[in-house]
Order: sequence, then C-alpha cells, then structure tokens
Amino acid sequence: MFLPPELLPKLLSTLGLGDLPGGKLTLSSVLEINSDTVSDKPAQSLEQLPWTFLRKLMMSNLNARNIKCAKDQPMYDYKYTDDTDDSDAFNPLDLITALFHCSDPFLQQEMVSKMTMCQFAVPLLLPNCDTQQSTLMLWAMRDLVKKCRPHSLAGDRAFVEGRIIEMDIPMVSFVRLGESSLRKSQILNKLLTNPQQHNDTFVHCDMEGGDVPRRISDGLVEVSWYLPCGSTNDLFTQPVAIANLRGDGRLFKTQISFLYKTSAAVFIFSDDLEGDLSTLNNRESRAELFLATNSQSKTFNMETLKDICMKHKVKETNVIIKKKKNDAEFVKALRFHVSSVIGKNLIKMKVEDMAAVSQCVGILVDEDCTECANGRAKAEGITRHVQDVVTFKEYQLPLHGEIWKEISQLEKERCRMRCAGKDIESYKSSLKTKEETLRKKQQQKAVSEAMVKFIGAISESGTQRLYFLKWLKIQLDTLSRHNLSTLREQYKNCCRDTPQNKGLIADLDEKISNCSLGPEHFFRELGQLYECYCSLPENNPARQAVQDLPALCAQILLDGFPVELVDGDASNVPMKWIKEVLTQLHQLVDTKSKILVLTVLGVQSTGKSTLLNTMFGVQFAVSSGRCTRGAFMLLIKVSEELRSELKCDFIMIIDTEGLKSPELATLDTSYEHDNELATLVIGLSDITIINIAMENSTEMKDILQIVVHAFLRMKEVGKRPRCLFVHQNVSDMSAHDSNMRDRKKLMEQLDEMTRAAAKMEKKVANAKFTDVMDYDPDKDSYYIPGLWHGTPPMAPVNSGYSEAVYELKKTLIDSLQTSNNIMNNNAAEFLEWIQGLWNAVKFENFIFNFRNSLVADAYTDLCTQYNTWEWSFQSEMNNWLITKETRISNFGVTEKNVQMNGLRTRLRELLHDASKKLNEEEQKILSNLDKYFQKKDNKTRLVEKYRQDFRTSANSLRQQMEMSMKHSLEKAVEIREGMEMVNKIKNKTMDTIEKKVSKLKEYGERKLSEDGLTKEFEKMWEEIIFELSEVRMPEIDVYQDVHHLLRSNLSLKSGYVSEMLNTVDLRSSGQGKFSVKTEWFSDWTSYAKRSGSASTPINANSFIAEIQNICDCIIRHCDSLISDHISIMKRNNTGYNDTYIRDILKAVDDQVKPHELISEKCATYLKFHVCGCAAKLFQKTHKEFNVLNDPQKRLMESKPIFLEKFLESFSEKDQCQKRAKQFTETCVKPAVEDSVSKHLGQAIADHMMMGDEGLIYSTRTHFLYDLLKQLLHEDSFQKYKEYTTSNEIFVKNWIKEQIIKKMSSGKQMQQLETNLLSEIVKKITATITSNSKSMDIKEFIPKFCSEPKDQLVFHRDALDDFLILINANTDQFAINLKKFIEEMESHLTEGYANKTGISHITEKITHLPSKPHDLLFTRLCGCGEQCPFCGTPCEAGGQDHKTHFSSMHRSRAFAGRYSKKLMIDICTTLVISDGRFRNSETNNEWHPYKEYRDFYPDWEIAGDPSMETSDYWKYVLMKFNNEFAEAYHAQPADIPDDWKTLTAEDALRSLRKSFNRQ
Ligand SMILES: Nc1nc2c(ncn2[C@@H]2O[C@H](COP(=O)(O)OP(=O)(O)OP(=O)(O)O)[C@@H](O)[C@H]2O)c(=O)[nH]1
Ligand SMILES: [Mg+2]
Ligand SMILES: [Zn+2]
Ligand SMILES: [Zn+2]
Repeated sequence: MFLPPELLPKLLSTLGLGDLPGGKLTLSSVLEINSDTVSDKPAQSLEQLPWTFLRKLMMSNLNARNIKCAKDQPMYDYKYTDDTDDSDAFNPLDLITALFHCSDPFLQQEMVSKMTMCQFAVPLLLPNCDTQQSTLMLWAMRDLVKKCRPHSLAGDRAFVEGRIIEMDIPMVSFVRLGESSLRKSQILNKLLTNPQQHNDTFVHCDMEGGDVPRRISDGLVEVSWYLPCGSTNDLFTQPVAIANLRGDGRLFKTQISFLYKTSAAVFIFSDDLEGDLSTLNNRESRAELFLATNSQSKTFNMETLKDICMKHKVKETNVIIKKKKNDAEFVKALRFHVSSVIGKNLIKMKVEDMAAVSQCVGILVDEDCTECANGRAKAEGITRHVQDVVTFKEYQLPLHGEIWKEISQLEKERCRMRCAGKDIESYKSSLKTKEETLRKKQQQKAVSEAMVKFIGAISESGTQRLYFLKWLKIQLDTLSRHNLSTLREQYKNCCRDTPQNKGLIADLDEKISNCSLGPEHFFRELGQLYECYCSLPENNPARQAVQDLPALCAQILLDGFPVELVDGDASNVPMKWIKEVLTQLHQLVDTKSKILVLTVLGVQSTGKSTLLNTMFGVQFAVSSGRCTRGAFMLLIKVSEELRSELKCDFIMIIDTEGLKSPELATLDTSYEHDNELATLVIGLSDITIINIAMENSTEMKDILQIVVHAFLRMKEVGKRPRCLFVHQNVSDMSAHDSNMRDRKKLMEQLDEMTRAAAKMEKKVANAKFTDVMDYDPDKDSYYIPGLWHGTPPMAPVNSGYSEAVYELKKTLIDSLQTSNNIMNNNAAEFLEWIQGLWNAVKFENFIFNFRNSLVADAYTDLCTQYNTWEWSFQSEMNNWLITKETRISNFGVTEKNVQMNGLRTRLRELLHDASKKLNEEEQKILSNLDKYFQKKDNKTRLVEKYRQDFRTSANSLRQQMEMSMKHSLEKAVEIREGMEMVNKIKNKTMDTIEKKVSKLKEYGERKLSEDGLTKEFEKMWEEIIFELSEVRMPEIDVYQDVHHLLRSNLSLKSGYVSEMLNTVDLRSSGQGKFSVKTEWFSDWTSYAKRSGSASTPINANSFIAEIQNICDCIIRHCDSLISDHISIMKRNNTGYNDTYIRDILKAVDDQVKPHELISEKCATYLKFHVCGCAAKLFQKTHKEFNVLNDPQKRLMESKPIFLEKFLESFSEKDQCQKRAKQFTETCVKPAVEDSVSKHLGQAIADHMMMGDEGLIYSTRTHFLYDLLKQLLHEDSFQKYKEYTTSNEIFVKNWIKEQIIKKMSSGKQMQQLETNLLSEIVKKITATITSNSKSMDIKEFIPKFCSEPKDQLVFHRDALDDFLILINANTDQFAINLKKFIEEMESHLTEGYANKTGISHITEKITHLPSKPHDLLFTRLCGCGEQCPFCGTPCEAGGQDHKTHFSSMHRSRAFAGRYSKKLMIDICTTLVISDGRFRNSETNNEWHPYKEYRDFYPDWEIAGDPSMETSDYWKYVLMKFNNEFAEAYHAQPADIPDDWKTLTAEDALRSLRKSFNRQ
C-alpha cells in the first residue's frame, strides 16, 4: 500500500498541533492552568482533542482515551440514514501516535509514566507513516520504575524494584499477518487481566473510536508489562512484556524483524493462511513461533494449516486454534503458552539492549541525540565516582552535612537560648562567633569536583540542562535504589507493625536520610555554597563566582522543577539562598510573579505527593515508605487569559514531608521539626490541604493538633489560609453524606483542639475552629477513593480516584476565582513572608515573635492614614473651640444687654453643640476607617486585626477631646464670670459719666465758648470723682485660695498629709530650689525591686539624682504653665481666677502618675513648692491688675480723652477720620493680633506636617526613627541621657527645636502669619461693607464687633472708652475704617517681616496660646507607655490599642539605673531566655521572663532572631559607657567583645532594619 506522503503533518495540523511554539509540545504547556483546565465539556473541535486527552492523562484518568468530539455526539435516532460521516472521528491510537510525534522528550516521558499508571500500553516502536522510519522509544520509557514480586522470591517477602528498561524481562510479541478474525488487542486485554478486573490495556475496536480506521498508527508497536505481586491470583508467576504490533505485519517487515530478534516468542494471528506468510521464515530469530487462527472463519481449512506449519516449521504444539465463539478457552490456551515460554527462561532482553538491535534493523533510537548523550555523559562524570553514597556526600557535598546542621542548631539556639547561663548577652555573642567560625570552615573547603561539574552542567542551555538533570536523577536513583527501597519497605513495615519500637524506626529514618542521594542534595549544596560565600567581602572572587547561582536556580524553578524550601535533614531554611532565588525569579518574569500557594499536609506515606501529582500532573517524589523530606516548592504557570481571574501568575505547590504521629516521634526534636514545618507551610499557603487517610485517622488526631496551632498563629499574624480536608481511601460513592457524623465528630475534635491550642498560645478568645479560620465542614471536606483499582503493580489508577481529585481541583480553582481572601503576593512579598514566618518559627513563642516587613508596612500605612484623620479631627475641634471661647469672652462685651446668668445657659448650649460636633467628627473617622478596610487588598487584610484598636482609639480620642473641651469652655466661662465684679464697677463708672455728660448737652445749646465748656467739664468731673470715690477693686488673697484648693486636692491622701498642710508655709515653700530629700523615701527595698535583680544593692545617690531629675522636669513644666496663665491674664486684662491653680494641681498629678518612684510625701512637697511659686506670681499679677484697673486711677488717666471728646462733641467738625484711626489702633488691632496668635499654633503644626519632612510627623514610628537617627548624628551623651531618662519632656523639647529650626528658615513663619492676617482682615472688611448702611454709629460699632462671628475678642476697656461720646457719620466712618484697617494690615505685615530671627521665633512660639509643639506632641506621643524592662516607648498607633510594642529595645542600663553596675541585658533576649525577674509587680517573687505577659499582658516584646536589631543601643552604650556610669553613680557595664567593634554605620543599619526602612 502506498501512503501519500505528508500525511503526518496534515493530520497534526487538523489536530491543531501543526504549528507549535518551539516546534514541540512541552510539559509545562500541558500543565499550565488555563480556562480549560477545569472544564468538563468534551472537546468541541478536533483541535481540542489532544488537550482533552492530555489533561485527563495527566490526571491519570482511565477514560483519557475515550475521545470524541462534541459535534459527533450520539445520534441515537439512526433513522435509517446512511450518514456515517466519520471525517471528524479519530482513532485513539492515531491521537497517541500523533502526540508522541509532536511532544518533546520530557513530555514523552511523562506521558509514558502516566499511561502506565493507568495500565495503558505505551509505544515501544513509534512509526512514521511518511518516512516509514520507526523509532525505539527508549528515552520515553527511561524513567519508568516498577516493582514486582516474582513467585521465585515470594517466600521471603522480597520484591524487585527497578527501572523497567533495565530489567531482564522476556518479551512476547503479537503480530497479525493479513486478515484475522481474532480480535487481537481485545484478546490481549483478556490475557492480561482477570475477568473480574477487566482493563483495557490496548485500544481495541469495541472502544469508543477504536473502530475508526487508523491513519498513522499502523506499524506502531505497543508494549505493556505484566508484573506479578506474589499472590496466588497472579496470571503469570514471572514478569512478562507483551508487545503488540498494530496493522498488517506483512507491511512492516522492519518491525517484525525487530520483534523476532528481541522477543522470547512471537504469536502470529492470521486467518489468511493462503496469503503471504513469508515473514514466518525469518530464521535469524531465536524466538519461538506460535500461530493462532480461528476455526470459525470462512477461509479456515485444517489441511492448509498443516501445510503451512510444515512449510514454515511451526511446531504443531505451537498452533492455537480458536474453536468456539467464546474467547475464554482461547485466552486460556494463549496464557498457557505464554507461561510456558517465559517458564523456559530462554530469551530475556532488556529494553535498553534493544537499542543495539534497532540499529541493526534500521530503527532509530530516541536517545541518539547529542543533547541526550551529552547530558548522560555529564551526569556520569559525576555519578561514576560514587562508590558509597555516604562517603560521596561527605567528600563531594561537604557543606550541607554536619556543618550546616550545626549552623542550624546555632541559629535556633539564638532564638531559644536554652543553654544560656547568667550572662546572656555574652552568650548570645558567643553563639554568633561560633556560627561565624563554622561559616569560615565552610569557606575553607574548596568547591568539590562533583560540584564544579554540576554547576557547569546546569549552566548549559535549556534542553541540555534538562537532559542532564534527568540523567542525574536517573543515575542517582539507580545508585541508591537498592538500599533505599529496602530501607523504605522496612520503615513502612516497622511503622505499621511495631510502632512502639522507636529505636529501630529512628535508626531506619536516619539510614534513609544518609543513603538518599538525588539532585536535591546537589542543589542543597549549591545553596550552602552561596550562603557561605555571601558573607565574604563583595569583591572576593569566590563570592563573585557564586553570584549567578540563584538566577540559575530560579530558571530551573521556572522550568517546573521542584526546589527545596525546607531542608528536612537540617530542619532549616537556607534563607539567604532562598531569598536570592526568589528575588531572581521575580526579575526573570519581569516582576509578574504573583503567586498563589497551595500546600498539602498530613501523616507520612498517606499519598500526599501522589495527590499533588494527580491533581497537577507534576512529579513530586513518590514512593512507599518515608519519601519526601522537608518541603519542596514547584511553580505552575497560569495562562495569560486566566491571570486576572485567578489574581495570580503562578500557582506554587508545596509538597511537604509527612508529619509523624507522636508515637513515631522518636527523636525528641522531631515533634518540634513537624511543628516548625507545619507552621511555616501553613503560613505560606493560601490553601492548605489536610490529607487524611482513613486508616490513619487516629494518628491524624495528633497531627491536627499541630495544624490547629499553626492556623491559630496565622490568625494572630493576620493571615487566614483556606483549609480543605481530604479524606482518602473512602471507597463509598455516597461518602459525603454517610460521613456527616464523622465530620461532626471531626469538627468537635477540631474545636476542642482549638481551645487547647488557644490556651497554650494564650489567645483564649478562640473557642472554635471556625474562629481560627474559614472552614465549612460540609463544603470543605472531600472524599477520595483509594488510588489503585486492585492490587498494584497490575492495578490501574482507580477511575474514581482521578475523578474525585479532579472534582477537588475544580472546586479549588473555582473558589480561587471567587475568593477574596487570597494574599496574591508576588515573589518578593512572598519572600518577606517566608522570612518573617521562619524567624518567628525559630522562637518557641511564635505569636509574639512574628515580624514581617509587609505587615509592618501595612501597619504604618494604616497609622499614617489614621493619623491624618485624627489630625483633621483635632484641628477641626481646636478651631471650633477657639471660636466658642471667643464667644464666651465676648459675652456681654460686644453683645450688650444680656443677663450674666445667661452665660451658664450659653455654656450648656455650647457643650451640647460640642458633643454634637464631636459625634459628627468621630463618625467621620470611623467611616474613613471603614472605607479603608473595605478596600480588601493585601495591605488591609494584614492589618484587619488592628481595626478594632483604631475604632476604640477614635472613640477614646473623642472622649479625651470632649473632656478637654469641656474643661476649656468651663474655664472660659469661669474667667468671664470672675471678671463680672470688675465689669460691674466699670459699668457703674461708665453710667455715671454717660449721665453727667448728657446733662452737659444743655450747655451746648447755650453756645458756650471752649473755655466755658472746659470749666463745666471740670466741675462735672469732680462730681464724678466724688461719686465714685467709694468704688474699689476687690482684693483677693491668692495664698489663702491656694491653701484651700490644696486641701481639697489632698483630701483623699493619708492623714499625715493634711497635717503637713497645717504646718506648711506656702509663702516660703515656693522660694528657692526644690531639692529632694532622702527621708521622703522610707521604703527603700521596694525601689530596689524595680531594678529587676535584688542581688544588686540599690545605689542611693543615683536614685535620689533620678528623682530630683524627674521633679525638676515637672517643675519646669508647671513653670511654663504658670507663665502661660499669667500671659493670658495680662493679654485679656483679667484678674486671678482659681481655675489657674486647679489647672496646675492637675498638671502635677498627671506628671507624677507615671513615675511610681515618687513617694506620696515627695509628691506633696512638690505640690507645695509648685503652688507656692504659683501663688506668689499670681498674687503679684493680680495686684498689678488691680492697680491698672483702679477706677480712680483709670478716671485720672482717661480724663484728657474725655475732655477732648467732650469738646469735640460740640463742634460741627466731623471726627470720622480721627475716630476711625483711633478705633483701629485701640480696638481692632489688638483683637486682630490676638486672633492671629491664637490660630498660629495650629497653622504652624499643620505646616510642619506638609511636604516631605512632614512624613516624620505622620506616625510615631517615623518620628522615632528620625529622632534616633539625628541623635546618632549629633553624638551627644547629654541628649541620649535626657532621651532615655525623661522621654516625654525630651521629645516635646525636641519637637519644639525642630519647629523653631524649620520656621526660622526662609520666610515660613512670616508667610503663615501674613496668611492668617489677611484672612481675618478679609472677613472684617466684608462686615464693614455689609453693615454700614444707614445706621447710627452707636449701633454700628457693637454690630461690627460682634459680626465677624466669634473671631475677634475686643478689649473691653478700649471699646468702652471709644464708645463714649461717640459722634460720627457712619458711612464716612466706615470708609475711613476700611482705609485704616488696610494700613494696619500692611503695618503688621511689615512687623512680621522684621521678626524672623531665631530668637524672635523662639520667643513667639514659646508664648503662643496654643503651642504647635504641644499639638504635634499629642499626635506623636501615642499611648505614652514604656517597655516595663527597658523603658523604650510604645510605637503602636492610636491611643487605645490592645498591645504595646517597640521596634527596638535597649539594654537595661538605660532604665535599671539603681544597680551598682550598668546592665547590658536587652529585653528582646531576656524574654526568650530562661532568666527570671522580680519587682513590685510580681510581689517580689521570681518570675520567668518568658512568661512576662503574666504581668505585662499588654506588652508584646518580640524575641530578636538576628544579632543586629539592637546594635543601635549597643553602640550607644558601648560609646558612652563611662559617661552613663558616672551619671548614674554606677560602675560601667562589661561590654562583650563583639559590641566593641560596632560603628555608627552599624548602628544606623540596625536602626533602618528595625524600623523597616531598607
Ligand atoms: N493503596 C493505596 N496506596 C496509595 C494511595 N495513595 C498513595 N498510595 C501509595 O502510597 C505510597 C506513598 O505515597 P506518597 O504520595 O509518596 O505519600 P506521601 O504522603 O507523599 O509520603 P511522604 O512524603 O513520605 O510522607 C505510594 O506508593 C503510593 O502509590 C491510596 O489511596 N491507596
Ligand atoms: Mg511525599
Ligand atoms: Zn524593652
Ligand atoms: Zn502603646
């Protein structure tokens, strides 16, 4: 028959395989996740057929070969049509042949491996219908590993495991010559399986599509193996290979002659006995010949048969005749003959050896390509030298052996401090030194020969590298197979049969790990090579030599190879290596590296790897017995079209080592190891599959415990992975329903475990499993039947298994599309997670040690946002308050004729308004917060757990604000009321004058001369003086008032305090310097306790110095408060009011409160001192006020003005201009200036927060970072001392300095003032225009004053003086007033411009009524808490958070200052050590540092995994050790050696790192 050439390309292109990128189909393109991955629909077109097949095949689906296009779906109503249009129908064999033709060698291998899992026959010789050239598919079968138990070995339970192409298995071939009515393939299927367990090994004509004429697959030789399992049911007692030639053998002479030369027997099927049977004459063959024919066929003739047997020398016994319709007898006969052939043990040829035969007969071998050969040679170059695995590893892969294990131990010890002695910081330093020594040791080992070769080989181009890696794996497997498979089998049996024999299990476990050698060990070595050279200086050639390795490894990861994430032997993550690999990966894919992570966890050997392999078609190591070690990650591409839907570019699958149940946990660290592994991978994954094999459900319970802990921890760090439970080996189809009860039980167990775990992790709020994670027992439970249908090795994969796994995959991918709980981290972010998680895992106290820069970033972002809302809340309320205070001050001044008792009503109204306004503003913050969290992006998800903190903070901010506003408003009212007495006097004076003057008007009519008028005025004036001679300003005894207030302030204190009050003389107590006296502190010991270790005796001098320091600070604070009050008195011309003293007492109370050191006695004396001072000053100021406001005196002073006005009132001249000028000078200008200065504070603060530098003030963390950085730069002991001793005051001054620095540079201050000024001027000018219309001047002025609503406070006296005897044309006055106000503006502006020097600015800022540094400080002070051990301030955002934390703690030397010697211990080390502390909180009982939360539940002190975090403070202490010692009257600290080498750069680096400012 002549086949038209080019048939194959044509057929390929109908299948859509004609034009493949790169020419071949690759494994990764098949594994890619695309929209078809989970579509159930049958292929819609021929182009989809190959993909449907491959997808099913990769999932080991037995139905993979049932291919049919949707459009030729059954037409069951035949209707007698002749319509058998089969143009679209496809024979599965054609499809398989086509696919093998267009697949690359690696996909071919994978197809073969999946096909054998399904027990499908695989191609041995692949025909090419165009060239008539067959290919031996040796490479494709290279990786097939099979296990069997021939009956000769059955006795001792031994088995044979190996690469099938290397096994000596006899092959029996089946060939059809001419026509045959025997359905060969069908019969072969029956030959190979029990009738009870029928399986279609070969495609036959009764299968869907099996009857479609073959187009390209004639000449295909398929092979399948029968492997006995050692049971009596075995069909053959020895392994046998069955080869099946497709098509008429007469046309395929080459194939036939190949089969003759390689088979032990050839069975010829033929009916056409008269036809050409010349092939039977092939006498080179040693193969035994059999002839099978059908006596039922029409052409059958016994005579002819006999002739033929004679002619072709076929033994009579070798003729098999099918005599009955039924196949059974015939198959039995065949089976008998096959058995006898293999029983004779004549010819056994390895598939590997068939290559030689191929060459003889002109068949190609797929391994005959340079790349494959090179790969093989390169791999052999390495493996040739392996004599003994253990020795090889020791000499050729030395870096990751014991050294790496030791380093791992050290890294963990640094976090656990289990063996720390007394001097823990030195111990910690010694660990670091040890580690460095080990790294040096690693560096000293030259790169081994094997590694040089390995690196060389993996640096080759794509295919070459793939061949090399595959060959390496194959060869290494072969090397270690024998040992390993026996060990694994023993291990499995041991775990099953004698789990109590822990010694043996541990032994086997170790042996397995020692004997294993695979490519992963080379990669592990590569990682260590990179890690140890990384610590070399950058220009070191060795370091440069390893620079490219991570990129190489990243590429390999992209190629679809699993890369080790956790080294299961050392139980550690090579972090520097992984970090660099992932970073490179991120770059390689152009930063399109969003990853979705899926993990599987479960008891060992429960088919976890198998599950993943089935689900994604990947190739994780699978074997019975302990197999996977540590954790491996593998990437699967997501197709472009699905990326946005799945929100990721890759799916990362992590396969993990099976967890051991505690009974098996023999080594005491293995439970720990499991725990670490589970926590890490659960933390990394978006979806975790918990694999439960039904038979292991009790073991599972213990594993769940580990898992629940891990989930709980994840919740605490803001991650909620999805969790699925997969129950394996559940055969019942109705499993889901019938297992409802089990599910309920599992749920109960999980809840119980959650409670237990929550208790252990001290997070008792979690009472249910569902509190910890998103889990719906009904939706998230899957039941998967057993993997094998029957007994391996002959069993195919259970179709139920593959289907159930497919369902699982489908739901998984579906849920990914809808879920919004996925992190979608990119590789770089993923990396941050790994680092954070692994660091935390290394501590025993995971939850409190989780630090991750992503979370930190997200938190900072939230804080920054929240702070802006908080800021606008505060400034809004501050401005509101200023206007309301103004209104109160103006009460009865600009609005005449109001009753004084109306003021209280007004206050109530204002308070009501305030609370309404506060509500609104609070609501604004809350809704902003909600909006922020509605975004549901990565950032917000990470900080979800802080949401409530910020809500609470908003609420408490509101409450604080309400309190302080109430206080301010009441104070304003009280002051206003206090002035009323004086005002009454003033009113009386004015009334008298008014009356008298109007009487004088009569004289005006008499037209007196100026002299006459003056005389009259003098007369009247004397009368006034006389009438008012009795009126006096009220005297106040401030001292007495203070005494009274003190008594009520101290009334709750012990009796002796009021006694003190009786003896104290306030007049003298405010004099001189306040000095702390030792006798005020009776109970010395209680202070000693605070130092943390009672063993160090208290140092009295340093203690008193400390107290003195604190008191001095408080006094300074009160002094500035007093001077503020005094300036208010002076500015507003008001007298003393007792609110001032109450303010001051409250300030003292507030300031003393955080300092427990200050005894009651000391505090009382302090109050006496402060109040004494205050009383003296207030008394003085009040006296001045009285003198200034004395009616007689004021009358005397104003007499000339009155006279002038009096005289003017009679003249005809309009006084507009003069009056307007006067009004501007005496009333408007002071009011305007006052307004500007009131608003200036807020404006300056706002200004500070703008621009780039404003970032510093955006959150406390930013601010602290900047402050510490500047301190480092300034390098001043004094400043450090102040910072560490009186944090708040130092910070406040610091802010003030920053403000002054900024405001005095350029014209910033001037600008702000000018802006405020022009704003207010604009407002008042506007009122002039709107009011002046036809109004009497006496009406106009008050109206004008009250109009710029609540903006200006007019000076009462000036206004009074002005209003009297006023007489002017309003319109004219208004015009003039406008002009003068303009003049005033430019005058004031000029004034601002002239006062821009530092001293002016300082002066101004210090005396502002609302001080910008106070405003900023309140914003930045946070909660004001300090670390109970070292005094570092809390950095958490909002005022009201659940937990306090600091980025960087410091030595206790900076806080525990009363010891004889400065202490270097740092709390971040203390809390992970076994050390103990005691103080007044613990009732002086020793308490372990690890349990510090028993006493300080609000503090979160994270252990420090690195050595560098506190380098900043180590450096400071090292540098100023002597100075601090001197200041605290103690001996200098013993500085560990490695601290001494620290430099300012180190300090800065640690600062950056701690504050996440890389
Ligand atoms: N009978 C049966 N065997 C299974 C099933 N699933 C997996 N296996 C076999 O069990 C063995 C172990 O499977 P693996 O996938 O390596 O198991 P694993 O959980 O990854 O094992 P480790 O990684 O060592 O913990 C393999 O030989 C599988 O073929 C199943 O459902 N039924
Ligand atoms: Mg595994
Ligand atoms: Zn601390
Ligand atoms: Zn706090």
